[in-house]
Amino acid sequence: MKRFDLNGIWTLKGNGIETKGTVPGSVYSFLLDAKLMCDPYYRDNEITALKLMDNDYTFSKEFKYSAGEKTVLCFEGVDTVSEIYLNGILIGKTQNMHRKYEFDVSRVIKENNELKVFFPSVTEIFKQKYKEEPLFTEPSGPLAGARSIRKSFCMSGWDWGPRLPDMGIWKDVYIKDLTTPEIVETRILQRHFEGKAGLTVIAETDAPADISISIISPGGEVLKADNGKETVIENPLLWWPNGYGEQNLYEVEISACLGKETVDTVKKNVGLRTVELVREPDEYGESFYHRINGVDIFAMGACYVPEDNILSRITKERTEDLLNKCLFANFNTIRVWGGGNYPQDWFYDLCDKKGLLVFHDMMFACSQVSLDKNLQDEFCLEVRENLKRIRHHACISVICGNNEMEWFTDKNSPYGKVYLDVFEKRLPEIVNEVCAEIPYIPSSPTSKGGFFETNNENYGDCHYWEVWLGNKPFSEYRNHLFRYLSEFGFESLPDIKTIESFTLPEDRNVFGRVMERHQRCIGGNKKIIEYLSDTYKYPDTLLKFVYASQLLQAEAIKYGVEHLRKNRGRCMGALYWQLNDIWPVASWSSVDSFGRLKALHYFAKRFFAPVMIGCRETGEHTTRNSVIMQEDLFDYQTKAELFICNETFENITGTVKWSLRNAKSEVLQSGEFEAVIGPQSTFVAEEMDFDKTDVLNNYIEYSFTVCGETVSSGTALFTVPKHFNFVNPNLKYEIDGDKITVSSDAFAKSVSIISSDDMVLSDNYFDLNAESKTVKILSGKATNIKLLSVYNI
Ligand code: BMA
Repeated sequence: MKRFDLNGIWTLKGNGIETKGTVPGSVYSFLLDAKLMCDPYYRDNEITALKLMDNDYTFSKEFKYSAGEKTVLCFEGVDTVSEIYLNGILIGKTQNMHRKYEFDVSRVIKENNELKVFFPSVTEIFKQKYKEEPLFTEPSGPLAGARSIRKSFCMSGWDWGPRLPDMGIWKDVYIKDLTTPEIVETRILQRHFEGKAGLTVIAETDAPADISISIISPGGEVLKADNGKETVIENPLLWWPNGYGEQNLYEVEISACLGKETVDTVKKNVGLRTVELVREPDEYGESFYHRINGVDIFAMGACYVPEDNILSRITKERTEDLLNKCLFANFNTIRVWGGGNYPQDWFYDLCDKKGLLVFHDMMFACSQVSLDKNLQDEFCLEVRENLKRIRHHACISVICGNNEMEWFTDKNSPYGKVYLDVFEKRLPEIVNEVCAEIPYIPSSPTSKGGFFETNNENYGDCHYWEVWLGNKPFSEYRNHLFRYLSEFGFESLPDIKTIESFTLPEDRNVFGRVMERHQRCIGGNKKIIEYLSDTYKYPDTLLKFVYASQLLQAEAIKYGVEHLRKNRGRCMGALYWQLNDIWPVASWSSVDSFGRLKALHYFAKRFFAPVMIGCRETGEHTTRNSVIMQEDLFDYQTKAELFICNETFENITGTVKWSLRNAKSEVLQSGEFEAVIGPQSTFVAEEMDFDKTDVLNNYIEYSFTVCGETVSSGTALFTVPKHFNFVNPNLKYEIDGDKITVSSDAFAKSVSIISSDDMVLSDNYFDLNAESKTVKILSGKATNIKLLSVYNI
C-alpha cells in the first residue's frame, strides 16, 4: 500500500469569499489565517462567527496523480455533513465526524484531478433536525438540534464553551494505492501468567501477503513473532500508571511483504499490564476501582474536554504540554468526557508514555439517544471503529458508554428503551467482540446499570454537584463516602492575562456583558460571588477577584480530595471536573485555555502527592454559617484530626509536627509524633482538641517530615478567612537565577506569586508561617512580580 498525501493547501469558497488555507482545517481556521474574520474568542465576536455557519462552504483541491490498479480516497475525519466530489462526480457523503471514510475512486481518478468537499450549512441542518425530533436541549447549552448529528456536541455550546459549530476536514486526507496489499486490521492480545507475558499479534491484510512481526523490548531486544501465535516474554517489563512504577513500552512492528519487498508497515507501542475494574459486593454496597498488575489504584486526576473549539489548533505539542501539567499535579488518571470527540492517536500515545490511565467515555452526553435508527447505528459504528483504533493502548482502563445519559433519560419514555438497547446491549456486544479485555460501564455515573439508583454513592461511580450547584459548604464532601467520584467541581475565573486577551479595559467587570458571555453556566458568577461572600472579604480589584475565585475553587476541591483519600479503600477515586478549557472562560478548569495554571492546579500537586498530610479541622466555619446564629444553638469546638495518605509501595516512617499559632505566627502550643504508614494506606492520628481556641486569631500549622525533609504540609483556620484577623505579612521576594524566595513577617495564607509573563513555578499559592520559602521557575519569566495573600482581600 502506498500513501499519497492530500493535506496541505486547499481552497475554501462560500459566503462570497474565496481563500486558500491548510487542511486539516476548517472554515474558521481558513478565514482566520486569511484574516477574513475576527477572533471568535474576543469579546462577543462569537455571535458573528456563529452566523458564518448559516452558509454553505466548499473546500477544493487540484492535484496530479498517476493511478495504480486500485485507488482509494481516504478521509480520516470530516466535520460533519458533507458531499464529496472527485472530478465533478459525487463519490460519497459523510455524516459522522467520529468515523473514517474511504471511497474507491479507481474509476474516477485521472492524471489531473479536482477534489471538492461540499458542506451544507450546519446550523440549517440543526434547525431541520430539531423540527423532526426535538431532543432535550437546555436554553443555555448547545444549539437545538446539535445532538441530532454525530458531531462533537460541545462545538455547539456547553456550560463552559461557545457556540461555534465549525465545519471542515479535521483529520488527514490521502489516497491509498492498493495495487499492493494493505494491513487492514491488527489486534494485540496479552496473557499474563507465572511472571511471564504472552503476546499474540494478529494482523489481517486485504490481499495475500507474508506477515512479519517483531516485538522490540524497552531495552532494544528483538523477538520475532508469528501472526496469530502467542510469543512468550520471559521477565516482562511491566507498564504502570504514574506513581506506581515505570511506563515500559514494547514496540510491535508488523510488516506485510511480497517476497522481499515490504509493502505495508504498522507500528504500535504496547504496555504489558493487566487491567481490572473491581466491582465486588462488600459491606457498603459494591466496590469500584482499578486494579493494575494486581495493585489497587486510587484514581487521582480530572476530566478532559477538547482543548480548542478550532480543532486544527489542537496539536501534539499542545496536548503534550497539557498532559505534562497533569504529571506536574501528580495525576494518574484522566477522564475523556463524552461531549467532545475521540482524541487523536497522539493523545493515547502520550497517555501511555506518561502513565495516565484513561477513563474513556464514548461520545454521548447529557441528552437522549434519538429514536432515529440511523443515528443509533452511526453511533455504534463509530464506537466499534474507535475502539479498534485505541484498544492496544495500555492507558485505556475503562470504556464508558456516555456521560450522564442514564441520569438524564426517563426510563419510562421511548428514550429509556433506546437507551438500554444502545448502552446496555449493543455497546457491550461491541466491546465484547472488539476489546473484551477492557472493562465496560454503560454510563458515568452508573450504579448497577438498568437505571438502578443512578448516582447512588455506595455503588459504581458518582458525580457530586451539591457543592456548587446545591450551594452546600465545602465541608459537605465529608458527609459522603463515594466509591469513586468521577466528577465534582467548582468554578473560578481564568488568569488575569487570559481575561485581558478577550476584553477591552471597559469590559473588565465581572458583571459586564462580555465577562458574562465568557461565563457559560447560567448564574455562575452569581454563585462564585455567593460562595465568596461566605468566605472572603470583598475583593476591590479584578485581580483580587480572580485570586479569590481561584482560592475558593482550590479549597473546595481540596476538601473533597483530602476526605476521599483519607477514606482510601471504601473510596478509590477522585477525578475533579475539569482539567482544561476549550476557550477563554470562567469555568471549573484548573488549567485555562492558554495553559495557565489556576490555584487549583498547584493545590492538586499537593493534594494528589503520593505522600500527603491532610487535616480534618472543625470550628466555627463547619458549625454555623453566620456570625449571628445563636452561640448556644451552634456551639462549636476547635478540633483537628491529622492524617497521612500513602499511595506508594513503601512503608513510610516520618514525623508529624504541628503547632497552634497566632496571626503573627508565634507558636502557642506544639507537638510532634512518629507515624508509620503502610503501603497504599492511610494513617489517622487521634483528634486534637484546642479547647475553643480563639478562632479569630489562631490557626493550626502541620507538616510531615521523612528523613529530615518536609514532604507535605498545610495550615487550617477554625473560622472563615474573612473573619480571621490576618496581620500584614509584609511579603517580600528575591530572585536569584531560576529561584524566587518569598518571605513573610507573619502568617500569610495562599501566597500567590504573579508575573506579567507566563511562568510555571515548582509551587505557588502556598502558606507561610512568618518564614521564607524558595520556589523554582520551571518555565517562563519572572517579570513585574506581584505578591498576594489572603491578607490582601
Ligand atoms: C457535568 C459534566 C458536564 C458539565 C459539568 C458542569 O455534569 O458532565 O456536562 O459541563 O457537569 O456543569
